[in-house]
Amino acid sequence: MKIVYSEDHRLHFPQGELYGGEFVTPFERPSRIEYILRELKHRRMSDLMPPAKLDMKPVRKVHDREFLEFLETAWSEWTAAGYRGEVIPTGVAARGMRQKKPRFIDGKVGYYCHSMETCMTAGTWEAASASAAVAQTAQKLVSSGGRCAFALCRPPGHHAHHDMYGGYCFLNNAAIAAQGFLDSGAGRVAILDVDFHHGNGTQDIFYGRDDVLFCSLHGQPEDAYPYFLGYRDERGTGKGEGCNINYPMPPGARYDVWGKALLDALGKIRRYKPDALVVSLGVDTFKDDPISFFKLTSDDFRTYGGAIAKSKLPTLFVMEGGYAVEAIGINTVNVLDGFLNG
Ligand code: Q9C
Ligand code: ZN
Repeated sequence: MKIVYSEDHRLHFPQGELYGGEFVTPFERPSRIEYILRELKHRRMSDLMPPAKLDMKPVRKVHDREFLEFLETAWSEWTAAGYRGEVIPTGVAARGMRQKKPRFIDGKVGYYCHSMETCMTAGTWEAASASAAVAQTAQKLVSSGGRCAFALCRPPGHHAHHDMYGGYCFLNNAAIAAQGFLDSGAGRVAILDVDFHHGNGTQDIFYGRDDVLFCSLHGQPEDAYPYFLGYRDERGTGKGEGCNINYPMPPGARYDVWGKALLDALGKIRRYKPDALVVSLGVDTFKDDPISFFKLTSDDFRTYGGAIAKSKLPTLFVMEGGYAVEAIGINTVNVLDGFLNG
């Protein structure tokens, strides 16, 4: 399996994440990628390549132009304002308030941020755009006839909306890849999001469209981040009606429950007849994940990799979450191994 990777991910490493009222070392940290690389090497999967330069055309189709400008300039505007910490919002555009972009950077951050745990720092834009380039390069490998590829993205992407960042995500790598497949000639693309958290950003981007089917398996919003999206009755709108399918599941869910949802989603994907499949691959469904509540074992990851392979679709794996760093390599590579070897 071809693996696309950029070491520029290291440029994004905020000092803190707001968690339970404390500033803690971010769960989403550079060592996550190092653990995955180590396990790939260990299992002789070392067909690594760097990304090509990011083509902004598909990026502009899934993200708002002013939002992209904001991400690119936020750090310099923040420091120019005299702020000495990392970029984090104070006031946000909440219920009943005007949805108008302020001029001052502190206001703009509140306008474009949907989750306050996620800090931006000096290298965030460079790392986020490199991560998108990783997804795009891997997509092109599959578009030009490859069976599969793995985009080792960091920072992750599936919580990034058309014009909002948060949940450790800035650019929606999976959405950029899906748009890339369409722009490279695919008629329809399916996205299967197996990260523990609902892929609210991806849902937002494609909610009114019928050329992308989005299926997400996740912790139910009553109990789990992102809390305000991911219910079963969110089915898409307009011509996108029926092209958004959510599988919210309760705390403690094991593979007997989770695997049934996966088979249902794979059935829906088969009937949609897509030309390509993007898997938003988060391994935070693992039983020991520090911020999640599903109970998948390392063997379950191999099992579901095999189930995804049965779809026989050109498949792009895009790395999302997973915070049990000691096991993140094993679990991630188990999915890929299950896909390749049943
Ligand atoms: N107590 C991804 O997995 N904070 N993002 C949750 C839980 C945000 C996760 C707090 C979690 C974001 C890509
Ligand atoms: Zn997640």
